Amino acid sequence: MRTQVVIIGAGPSGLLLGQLLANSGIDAVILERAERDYVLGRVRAGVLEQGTVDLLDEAGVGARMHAEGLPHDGISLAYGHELHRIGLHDLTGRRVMIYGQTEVTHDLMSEREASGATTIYSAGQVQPHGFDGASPYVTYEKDGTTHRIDCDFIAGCDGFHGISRKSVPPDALRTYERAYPFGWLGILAEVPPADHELIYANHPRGFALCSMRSECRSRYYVQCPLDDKVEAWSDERFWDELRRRLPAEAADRVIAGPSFEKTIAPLRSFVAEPMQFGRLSLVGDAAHIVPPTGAKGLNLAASDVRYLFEGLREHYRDRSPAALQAYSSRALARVWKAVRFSWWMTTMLHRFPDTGAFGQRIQEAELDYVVHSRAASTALAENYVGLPY
Ligand code: FAS
Ligand code: PHB
Repeated sequence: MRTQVVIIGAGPSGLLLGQLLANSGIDAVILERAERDYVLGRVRAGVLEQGTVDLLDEAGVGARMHAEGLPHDGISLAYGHELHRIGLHDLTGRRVMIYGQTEVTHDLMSEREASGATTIYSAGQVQPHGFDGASPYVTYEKDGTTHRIDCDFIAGCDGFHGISRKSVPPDALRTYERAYPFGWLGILAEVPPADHELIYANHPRGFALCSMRSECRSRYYVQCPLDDKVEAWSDERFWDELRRRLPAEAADRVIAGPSFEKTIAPLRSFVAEPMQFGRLSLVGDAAHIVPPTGAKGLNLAASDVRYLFEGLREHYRDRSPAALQAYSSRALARVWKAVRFSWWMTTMLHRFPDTGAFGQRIQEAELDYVVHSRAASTALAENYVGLPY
């Protein structure tokens, strides 16, 4: 088989890139190691920046997002037994959209299937080859047979644990990493959310986040020890701990109910540089990971896709290599600003082993400054709604 672009991974990065390429008449095949329903079953991000919303509209998959998503004009920070609203739209003129990554993936999959473009699920042993030359290709196993796809370019959209970054010669890669000494225990429950907007809570017992997927489906998180186990958390224990970490006015509005999804995720900051090696480009989580505190992971994947799509379109339409050659530096400039913001939000809101009484006071002082200084609130707001592409 031959195609113009092989995309490794059918997560949001791969599917969004595939849709933008298809809409521009550029042929791409997506190779995904998991089954379609497994990919759809993953529960992850919930907040879309305006840039991501615009890109999904450009890809032609925004209809259900606008019909079912929740535009949000603000968030609240909770500390010292009080809630403080940050008026994102008042401060920046922009808002965010609450629409689950699962739904984004579903919409992209449906559009791709309707277009007849090729996605190969359950593709085993996917391996990129020859990307340091002009004739790259990708091999994979399926139904006991080894297949080969020759192409012009390979997009590594296969996430943090994918094969693409691992296929780059180690001496060609610089990585930067910070692991956080705690995780997030997250649940989904069919109950109305505690507030009409998200609440990020700093508390001496640990961080908590009140989010949602709709007006009747809530998404909550509490910070937990890295070695904690989901089995140690009954629903009752979760609801009690969540309420203890919220100001009374928010805790009183928490409606408990049976959780139907409960997971613990570690937190890390990670960046691989550069994001391009010859004809292989790394996209989204394949190149970088952020702690979800700043709601940036999925949104960074979207801006990577935008930059790579523009580069590929310029290559095929205008026979110009400039945008493609600029992909890594352009993407990394935005990645590092989001990595910084996500690190800052995580550091300000979580209880670290060495936080102590002094550190707690410093965090509360920083939060107090942020919510009472228009300049500081605006700085938080413009990062949260998404810096320009
Ligand atoms: P993904 O990891 O989503 O997709 C990669 C795809 O490649 C997967 O389908 C995988 O099966 C496939 N793949 C992997 N190896 C392969 C191989 N060798 N061959 C073929 N296919 C392969 N972000 C937020 O903004 N907010 C959040 O709250 C949030 N919560 C998260 C919770 C968890 C547990 C995780 C892991 C991430 C979370 N994220 C969050 C970040 C997340 O949303 C990512 O940023 C987003 O999924 C990035 O999309 P992709 O780059 O497509 O990577
Ligand atoms: C979510 O709804 O899953 C969510 C929202 C905001 C975050 C992280 C996760 O910062």
